[in-house]
Amino acid sequence: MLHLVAFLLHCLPLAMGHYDICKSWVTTDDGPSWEFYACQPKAMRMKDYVTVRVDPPGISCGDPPERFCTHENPYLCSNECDASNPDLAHPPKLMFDKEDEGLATYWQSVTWSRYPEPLLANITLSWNKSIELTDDIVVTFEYGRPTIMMLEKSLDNGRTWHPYQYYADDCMEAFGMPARRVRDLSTTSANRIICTEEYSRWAGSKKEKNVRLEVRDRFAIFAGQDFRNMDNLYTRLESAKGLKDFFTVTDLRMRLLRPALGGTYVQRENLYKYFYAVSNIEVTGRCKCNLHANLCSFKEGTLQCECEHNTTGQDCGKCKKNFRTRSWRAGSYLPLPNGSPNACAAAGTAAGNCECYGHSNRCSYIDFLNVVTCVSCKHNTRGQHCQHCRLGFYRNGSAELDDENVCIECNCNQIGSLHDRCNETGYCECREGAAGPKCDDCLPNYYWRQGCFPNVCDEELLICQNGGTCYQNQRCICPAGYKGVLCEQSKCDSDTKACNSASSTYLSLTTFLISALIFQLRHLLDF
Ligand SMILES: *[C@@H]1O[C@H](CO)[C@@H](O)[C@H](O)[C@H]1NC(C)=O
Ligand SMILES: *[C@@H]1O[C@H](CO)[C@@H](O)[C@H](O)[C@H]1NC(C)=O
Ligand SMILES: *[C@@H]1O[C@H](CO)[C@@H](O)[C@H](O)[C@H]1NC(C)=O
Ligand SMILES: *[C@@H]1O[C@H](CO)[C@@H](O)[C@H](O)[C@H]1NC(C)=O
Ligand SMILES: *[C@@H]1O[C@H](CO)[C@@H](O)[C@H](O)[C@H]1NC(C)=O
Ligand SMILES: [Ca+2]
Repeated sequence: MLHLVAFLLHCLPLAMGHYDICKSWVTTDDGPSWEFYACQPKAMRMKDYVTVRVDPPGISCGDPPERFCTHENPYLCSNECDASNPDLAHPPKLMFDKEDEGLATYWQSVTWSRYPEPLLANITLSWNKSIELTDDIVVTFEYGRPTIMMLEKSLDNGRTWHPYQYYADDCMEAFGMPARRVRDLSTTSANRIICTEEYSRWAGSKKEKNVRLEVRDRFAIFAGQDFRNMDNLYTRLESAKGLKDFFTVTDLRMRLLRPALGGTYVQRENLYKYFYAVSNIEVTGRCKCNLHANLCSFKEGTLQCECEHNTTGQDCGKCKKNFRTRSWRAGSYLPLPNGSPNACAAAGTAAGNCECYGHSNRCSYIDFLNVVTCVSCKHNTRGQHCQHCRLGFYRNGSAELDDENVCIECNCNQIGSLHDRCNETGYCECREGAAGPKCDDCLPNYYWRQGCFPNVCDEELLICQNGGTCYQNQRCICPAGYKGVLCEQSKCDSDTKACNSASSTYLSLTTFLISALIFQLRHLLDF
């Protein structure tokens, strides 16, 4: 088995030959110098670098110990799973171990004792590194393959997930999708998400153990069944939108949705034969290094590209410090056969000595001024060398000039500020009454209502009179019989009609008396 895997790896079309050196020392007419090429690491067995998580908690068998049987031998239930006994335990790590010949070791779930409640399990594989698949993913099931399952993938370390492939013995019934085979896909549909019935039908648990995500067949759409036309594959990987990403993952998740049924319906009287058992998950791929590295090492538990071309980062996804004269670009498989390194360049080596701090990769000569200036500065910069921040942005004090985060948006409150510019520490210029770095607060004695306005009333100086209450510093709500901004005016003074109404007179008279009392009391207490 081990030999076979090693042999397969060796023969993988994408594992050999192409793009395996990043540079070479060549002699030209001008003397010896380095020549640079697009390069990528070798394919590896990715299961050696993975971390696994099985959900939900308690889905692994053996706690408490449990008996199970097989579809071939449904009434001989002598097999036992016991998590506390190393010989009878089936923990997740057995999906990734090296097996002695002939002896399958496997993770196993609990049995379907809760039928008809579905028996669901998730197996999540994480690399904390983008991986490019170079061969089929092969999942080996003991005791029969699931009748419904689904493969999902993430490209962002598990923050978001996307379907990768659906598997069912009846795709229409399980997922409402027609059954398809990868072999029938065409060049325009090579990255289509399909549902396949090829790996879910009952064929005897010993005979058909594997469930695949067919990477080779998809490559063969471009390279031909014998992989002779690799040039076409590399060309397509560069040009077809989303094709490269289709084969790229940081995480994989198998959602096991219904176990093997032995080719019939579920037999309720013997649920001990329904469970999942996975003995191996083979994932073959290479570190994604954006064609800037031919080595990938496992350091401190994480895969890491050993970047060349003056790039850096886990995936060689940015330029090294002081090499940001041009914007970063991935290397390219094209032109064949050596590709383009698209290396990062040090200040002064590219673009005719015009430093743009990595915010522009174009310079232009302005004739009448006799200067070379950067064109289309990015990252909200401006200036001859993209050395200033655009209006409405200010300089990030903790970022170098060649940092993408060098300019921070001022974010001045549109109503509270005079304009959207700010000073070097991000302070905006406020309108009268407004305050705060972004002018989204009010000074004391001002209230916010689409801008700052002076208080009409408050609890200190502008107290509502005659028992009126101050509403949000905006106006006094006066008792009947009073008016004026601070309810300081009796309606009787000006409006005799209001006084003539008996009830209102009575009410306002009462309120007046009480307010007057309170007013006097306040004064007594204050002084
Ligand atoms: C499996 O993962 C999916 C998300 O991908 C989640 O919705 C589901 O609840 C999980 N199932 C279990 C059994 O944890
Ligand atoms: C993931 O990789 C990054 C970058 O190498 C590293 O800083 C981080 O610690 C890793 N996280 C885990 C959980 O290993
Ligand atoms: C990277 O920088 C070094 C040091 O300046 C230089 O010698 C080398 O040629 C650069 N490599 C590439 C690919 O530009
Ligand atoms: C300022 O730059 C540092 C360094 O790049 C960055 O970590 C930080 O997020 C930036 N601040 C803001 C507000 O963008
Ligand atoms: C920016 O404005 C604030 C508030 O007016 C002030 O405190 C700060 O010193 C100013 N910063 C600079 C660099 O002028
Ligand atoms: Ca195993």
